Amino acid sequence: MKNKKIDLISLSFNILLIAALIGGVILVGQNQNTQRGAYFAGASLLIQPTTITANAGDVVPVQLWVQTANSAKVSAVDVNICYDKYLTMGTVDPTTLVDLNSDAFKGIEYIKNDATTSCLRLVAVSSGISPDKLGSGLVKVAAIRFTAAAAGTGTLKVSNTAKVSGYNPTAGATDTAMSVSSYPISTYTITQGTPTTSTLYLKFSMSFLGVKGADSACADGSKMPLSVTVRASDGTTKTYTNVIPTKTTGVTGDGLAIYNVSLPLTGFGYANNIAVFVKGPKHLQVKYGVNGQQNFYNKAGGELSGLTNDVNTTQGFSFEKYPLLAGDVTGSTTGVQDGVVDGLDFAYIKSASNGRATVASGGYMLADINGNCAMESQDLSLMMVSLNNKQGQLY
Ligand SMILES: [Ca+2]
Ligand SMILES: [Ca+2]
Repeated sequence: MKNKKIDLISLSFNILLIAALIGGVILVGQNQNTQRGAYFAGASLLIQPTTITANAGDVVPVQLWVQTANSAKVSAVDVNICYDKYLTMGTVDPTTLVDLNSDAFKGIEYIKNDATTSCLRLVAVSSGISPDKLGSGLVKVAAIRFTAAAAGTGTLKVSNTAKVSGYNPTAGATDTAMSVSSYPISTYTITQGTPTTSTLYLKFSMSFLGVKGADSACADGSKMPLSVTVRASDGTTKTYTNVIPTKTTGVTGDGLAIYNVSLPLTGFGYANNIAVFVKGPKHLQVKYGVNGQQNFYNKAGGELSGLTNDVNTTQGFSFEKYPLLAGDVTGSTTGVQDGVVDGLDFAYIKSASNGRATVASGGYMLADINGNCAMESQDLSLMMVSLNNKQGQLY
């Protein structure tokens, strides 16, 4: 069975190759004047499959092949594969996502996944393999496991900087470079997948700027009702209000109290690649798109995945290292948040902090930003931090 499958793959490759080689002949013809003698043989690169459909969150396996002309033996392949924004390799060591064909290649000489440009540079070499054992003709280089990140249509491209070298059988020859005649492109479509009808659980830990574990007797969870909005990569959103976080005894490295949220996402149904927007009663809305987030999430969509309908085993997320900024205590209607920290909030908190009011433990004052049951200059200082950000994140 296995051989039959390989034969079918080879057959389809041969059809591709005929097209690629015709292209190669034309290119060689064009390049002869300037490139004469530079290459001892020709080669083309192939990506399989050429069209891919997957659901967000799926692993997307892709194979890179090289085909050498005239049975030339391949000894090294240097490619930069750019995979577009709907696929990801995550933040793991990319070598764990690349299975090199060890029959033909001895090892990976260089590998780097550039998450900013969404490109994977891979240099596979066969140093140490004797020439008679080198692969020739159609040779698999590696299988690479991408993950479908978000719904959309994109391309996987081998950049035209790709290089292939091999063993030149001509006695005394020093040329090892092969001319690469094609830089393949695969197209792929990622779909969001059908949302589940069962209720998924969203669990995360979080903190509020200025609210210290040691001194926040007026900032129990009941005083911190949240608005939590979840957004799927197809744009579906749902907002849950009056979500009460649970204040834990844990603190962040900066001493901020850590709060836990466990929220049944009734009527949402998307388990992967979601973004979460959290807004507090006197806080600007913050977007969380990645587990362990420590600063502004400056991307479209979200990468939070692994939600299940089991409250105990659903993936939990750590957001406490990027606290909610406080200070939006009022808008033009006194005491009603308007999503902006500005002069109105400054005037309100300044006036309250001048009053030096205090309340008993467990009490509440709107302008008591750090939740220590007392109005003081620190409440104003915390609000000033938010002035730099000014506005909540909306998308
Ligand atoms: Ca405001
Ligand atoms: Ca205070």
